Amino acid sequence: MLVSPAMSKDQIYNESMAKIADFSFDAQVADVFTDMIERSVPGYRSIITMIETLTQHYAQPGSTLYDLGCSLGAATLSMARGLKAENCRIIAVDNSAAMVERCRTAVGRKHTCASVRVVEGDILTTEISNASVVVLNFTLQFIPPKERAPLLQRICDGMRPGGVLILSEKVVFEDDHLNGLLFDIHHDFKRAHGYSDLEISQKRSALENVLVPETIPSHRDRLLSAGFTSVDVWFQCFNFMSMLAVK
Ligand code: GEK
Repeated sequence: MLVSPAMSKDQIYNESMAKIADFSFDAQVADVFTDMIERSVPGYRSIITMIETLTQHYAQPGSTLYDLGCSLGAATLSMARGLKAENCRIIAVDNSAAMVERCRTAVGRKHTCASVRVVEGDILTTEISNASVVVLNFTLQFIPPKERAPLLQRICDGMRPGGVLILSEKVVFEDDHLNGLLFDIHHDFKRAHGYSDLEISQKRSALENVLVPETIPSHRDRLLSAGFTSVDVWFQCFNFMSMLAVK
């Protein structure tokens, strides 16, 4: 059982809906977000845990670390735990007021030694500078496709040499058979974590125009074009993966 007593259960799509609105990160979603993402994204917990190790490895003294699309701050807190370099600060950004409010509470409760600032803002206009670690943990997929290359370019330009971008995404595959298979297996994963077929299908409709996944080669090519020099997948579970892009 993944749900801890303090975590509210996601039941947003469990009743039949006449009309399904586009998915948005509102208060209703923020209240159940941890349960929702842990039961929907295979490997999410492992990626969060490893962000601590990756931060320890890549954070440079006197630099800034960014968690872009921080939601409730799971990756932010993992970065804070892994941060051993001196005089660093962490900036966590999200444009959902409901997420930011709850993230500030979560960060405040943890009494981390790291300096963490949680900002309500759009990552498309957030200034990135002097960065050694940047996290986009399942956020880029919600950014309109045409905005993705300029965003990655600004991130790369704002990073120190030797810094790393950790990019986690839901992906699709060029091979139709494999794509269908991994799509079905992901639904099996959700069923195994307690979601009904109705919940799965209504959530899929809500996400249809909001979450736009791409292939791993498209991500790799765009990161290389932005100026990252070493790019590859370090984690994959079904159609969810995480890449490292080192400047
Ligand atoms: C985690 N990283 O738990 N500017 C700022 N925030 C945005 C924008 C934007 N333009 N677009 C979307 N978001 C988190 C999980 S969730 C992924 C990230 C998911 C925010 C949005 O409000 C939401 O909180 C987050 O990106 C995506 O490690 O739900 O699958």
